Amino acid sequence: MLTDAERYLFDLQGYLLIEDVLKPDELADLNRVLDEYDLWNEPSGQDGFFDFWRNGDCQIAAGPLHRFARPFRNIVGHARIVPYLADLLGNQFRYDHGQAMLMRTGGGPFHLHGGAVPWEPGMRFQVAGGQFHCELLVVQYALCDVGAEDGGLCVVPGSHKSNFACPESFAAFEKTGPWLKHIPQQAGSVVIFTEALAHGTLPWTADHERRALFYRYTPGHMAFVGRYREDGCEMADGGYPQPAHSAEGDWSRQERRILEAPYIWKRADTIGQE
Ligand SMILES: O=C(O)CCC(=O)C(=O)O
Repeated sequence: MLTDAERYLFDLQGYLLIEDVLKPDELADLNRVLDEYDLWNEPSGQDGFFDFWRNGDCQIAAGPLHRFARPFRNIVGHARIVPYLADLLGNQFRYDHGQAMLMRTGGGPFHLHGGAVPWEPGMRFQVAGGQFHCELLVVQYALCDVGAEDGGLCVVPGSHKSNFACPESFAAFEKTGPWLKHIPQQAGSVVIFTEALAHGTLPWTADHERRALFYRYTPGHMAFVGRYREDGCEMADGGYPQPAHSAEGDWSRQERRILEAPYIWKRADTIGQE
């Protein structure tokens, strides 16, 4: 459950910063595995990292996180985050897709996208009867410190309720001003934001590498990415994230429910049962 203050802020801004979510050992494990993966030298499109994207030489995103090693799978249903997911997406929320993003000095920018206009099915933000009804929701874990001048995630607070489109010059960062907010983070903190919020990436200027994880969730009846394999390869089960996609097969029961394919009829709650 969000506190009253968090509820107010998420509704007002379209995002929330939550400090100290990852414990030092969780953070160390995630960073250690990323070191081992050596994603900068990973040829795109290999089976393990089929969800691979490059923006120039200094920014890459690789997924899917639910097929990464255990430290990444552990946080698909992180105990600190699950209550937020239930409150913002409903008790039947599901994991939709996720990537790790790495940036080196000089990486980015990536233009502002999202925003409530034009209206995009799958990205809605709505409150009805005092209850949030988000669609695609992003949980971004910082695996490194992000200082005020470092770059990285930026948002236009409140733009999830815009009635007019974001001007092109704003989206391209040709014109910036007080409407644009960069979000400094400490390693281990989380930013939760609705994809309806206009957001993007400011150029990474820090000497250290940016490391961020993006876990994206939807209500239980909705899929955003559809067939998960963006490389065009077919999967017999439709390609949604599934517990079976992890070779180790050691998901908890709650994690299995989080990884259930999207549907609505007689769907069990994701939380509150064992
Ligand atoms: O954190 C960032 O750099 C922006 C991420 C982003 O654009 C997204 O999640 O759609």
